[in-house]
Amino acid sequence: MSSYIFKVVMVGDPAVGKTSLVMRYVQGFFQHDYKSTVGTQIMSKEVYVKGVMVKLSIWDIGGQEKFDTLAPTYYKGAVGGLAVFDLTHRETFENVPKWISRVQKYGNPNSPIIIVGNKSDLVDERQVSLDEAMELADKLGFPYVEASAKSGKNVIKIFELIAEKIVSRKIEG
Ligand code: G3D
Ligand code: MG
Repeated sequence: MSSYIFKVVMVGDPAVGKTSLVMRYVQGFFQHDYKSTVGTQIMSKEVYVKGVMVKLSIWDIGGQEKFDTLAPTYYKGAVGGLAVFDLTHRETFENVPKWISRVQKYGNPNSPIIIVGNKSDLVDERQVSLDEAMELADKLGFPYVEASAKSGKNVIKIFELIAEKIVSRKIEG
């Protein structure tokens, strides 16, 4: 039995791999074409952090990323976020600060956030270097992790890390 339920929101431009990361984490596999999922999907998974079982309630917006009007309800009550961009599409990286500020504005202003550079498996198509991503993350004050929903690299790590950050924040007050 988990003592805590934490709402975590997936944010980032369309097609960066938000749904693929959640599916890989919750169901354990990668599959093409989640386009049929329209509307907000909520998936949950229990994770053991610092001796406490917590339940992550992971909110994944589907297809309406463009519409700002949906923001308030999507973010309401969120205590953490994964700000995802696509390492092979530079523009999605440049939009990361905008997504983070939405989580802070409509969710909780002190929410821990992990910046995730996804599609690290596409080495030859890369448009964002590790150094510049680290630099942005340092500037914003959040951890940066490179992941791949396709290969599975660091997928468990990003969700465990956000759970850990949220738990630490709770303990520290
Ligand atoms: P979104 O939920 O952010 O909109 P999706 O993104 O999870 O729907 O993924 C968008 C596309 O990127 C999908 O391609 C998906 O298969 C692909 N993708 C997601 N994560 C990765 C990854 O880590 N590596 C690679 N190579 N591709 C990834 P399709 O072709 O199905 O539209
Ligand atoms: Mg999606």
